[in-house]
Amino acid sequence: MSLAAIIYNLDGVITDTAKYHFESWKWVSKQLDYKLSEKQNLKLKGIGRKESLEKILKWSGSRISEAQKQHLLQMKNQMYLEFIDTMTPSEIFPGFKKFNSSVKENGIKVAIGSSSRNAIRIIDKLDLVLDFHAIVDGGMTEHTKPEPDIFLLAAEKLQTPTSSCLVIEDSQAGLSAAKKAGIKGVLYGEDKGLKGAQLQIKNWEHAHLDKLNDLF
Ligand code: GL1
Repeated sequence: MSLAAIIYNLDGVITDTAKYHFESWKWVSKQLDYKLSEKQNLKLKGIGRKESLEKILKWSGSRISEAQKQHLLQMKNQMYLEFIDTMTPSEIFPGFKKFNSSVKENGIKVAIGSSSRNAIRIIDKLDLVLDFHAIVDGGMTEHTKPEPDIFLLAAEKLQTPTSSCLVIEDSQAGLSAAKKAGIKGVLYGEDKGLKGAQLQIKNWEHAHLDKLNDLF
């Protein structure tokens, strides 16, 4: 068995959109007279939009109608898109493009697997559309992370068995989704204490393809 495909998460792995999501979820929480903490925000990482709102409603003890939920989700996304629309390729994490090019030069396929329904829009803003063989976002599957659907669809689009794929993730929801999909997971970033990662890459400038190959 050898490494044949890498599936990257987007938010927090290729660019720091997490800070924009946090600002938008804080605004939503404020509408519910609730203050969302940074620690709670970590628990939202990788989770889809609707599912994230449900968690905030539970934490805040709020009960609102379906119409109010839809309104809040729409407002959250509107606010988020205002941040996103200012993004440029300068917001790609340093070293990512170089690393991804070397992966492709070695004949390994690459995809994005994100719970975000805005993934394609962000990839486009970052001018990265042509850098991947497939993109799977939160609008393409029934369930988002921590369920395995997104990664299973990405592997299918890459026509690669899950046993030859590798997922690179910054969140617990993402690592759990990879595990459920039967795919090895690598943690990206400085986080400690996440479960299920076979290796950690602190940043792209310190990433080595050899180390990823050694996992197979
Ligand atoms: C959704 C959530 C975000 C984040 C992403 C996954 O994005 O709203 O908070 O968890 O999924 O990284 P979006 O709203 O863009 O579909």
